[in-house]
Amino acid sequence: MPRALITGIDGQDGRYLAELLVSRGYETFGMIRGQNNPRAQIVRDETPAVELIEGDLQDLSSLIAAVEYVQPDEVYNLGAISFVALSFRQPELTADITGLGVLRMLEAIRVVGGTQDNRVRFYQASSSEMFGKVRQTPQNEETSFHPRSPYGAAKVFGHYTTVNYRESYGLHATSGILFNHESPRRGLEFVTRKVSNGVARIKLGLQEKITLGNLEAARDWGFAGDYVEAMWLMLQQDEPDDYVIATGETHSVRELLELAFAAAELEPWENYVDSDERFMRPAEVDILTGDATKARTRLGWKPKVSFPELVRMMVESDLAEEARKAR
Ligand code: G4F
Repeated sequence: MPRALITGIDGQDGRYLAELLVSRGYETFGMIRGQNNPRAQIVRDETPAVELIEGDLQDLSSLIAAVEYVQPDEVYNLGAISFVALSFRQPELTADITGLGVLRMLEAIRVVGGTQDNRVRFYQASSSEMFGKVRQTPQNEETSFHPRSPYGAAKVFGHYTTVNYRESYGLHATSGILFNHESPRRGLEFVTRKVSNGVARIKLGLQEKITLGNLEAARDWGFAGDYVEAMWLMLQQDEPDDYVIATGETHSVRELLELAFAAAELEPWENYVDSDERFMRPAEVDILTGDATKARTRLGWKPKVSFPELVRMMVESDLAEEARKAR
């Protein structure tokens, strides 16, 4: 039975990946940080087969202990401060967890596994935020980075550290440059879920408006369930490498609003949406479009859920959930 360790198992991607690995026969371990973390219960309820262990990306000795205990074949490093807006307010914490956390995890693998015949395969959750103020469109594995937030800068550090450990120590260290990916499990702070949840609450008479920031921002949005499949495929390759994972389609926040309100038969959306400076960022990533040709040709990966299907899935899920809570 292959053994896998996931950091950030209580996040959206960790939860989908845990389900995928358990269904594929992995003995799956999830790292949970903090004392009596309430999110651990969500993972226990969804995937009881997963064994949760304590550990923190800020604490190297806890990572060494985790790798020693699990003896993993595969490590998926999904743990991070992942909310870009928060990274402007807590830049040092973001650099420590999202950036240095990658180095600590790689060190733990190197120290426990040794440099000779280290069989552990490592996946780093890199991000399209690294492209930031984009140098070319669409963005692929060769596109240079220009991060626009402390989060983006921390991810660039994590990405190059992963490449460096691959080149220096021969580790099977792979970096997945994932564009935005969403689902009903997305946190309420991210724009897609803020919109789908707001639409549901407006429809049910629980809220009057949604207040957002920059409506012109555009992203390449896919479904998180499709993207964790790509993570797994990357670690099944003989050689470690970097892969862009994206749909190749870009939509604006305005288009997101149009589709989400239409899914709940609330139109026009302009009647229900405000924009406020509070939600603007000191520097913005205006537009992202990914080119996942390499993933398609080498991994045989392609996205299955379209943007309209994704938005509808999220609105329907929030409608059901909010109606259940209101009963
Ligand atoms: O949903 P967002 O907060 O996602 P963002 O910043 O693109 O980051 C996400 O995707 C990255 C991949 O590229 C990940 F690395 C990262 O961890 C995270 O998962 O914002 C999307 C866009 C931004 O341009 C933002 O300014 O929506 C705009 N936006 C407009 N109003 C808003 C709002 N974003 C949020 N969160 N809240 C608003 O009210």
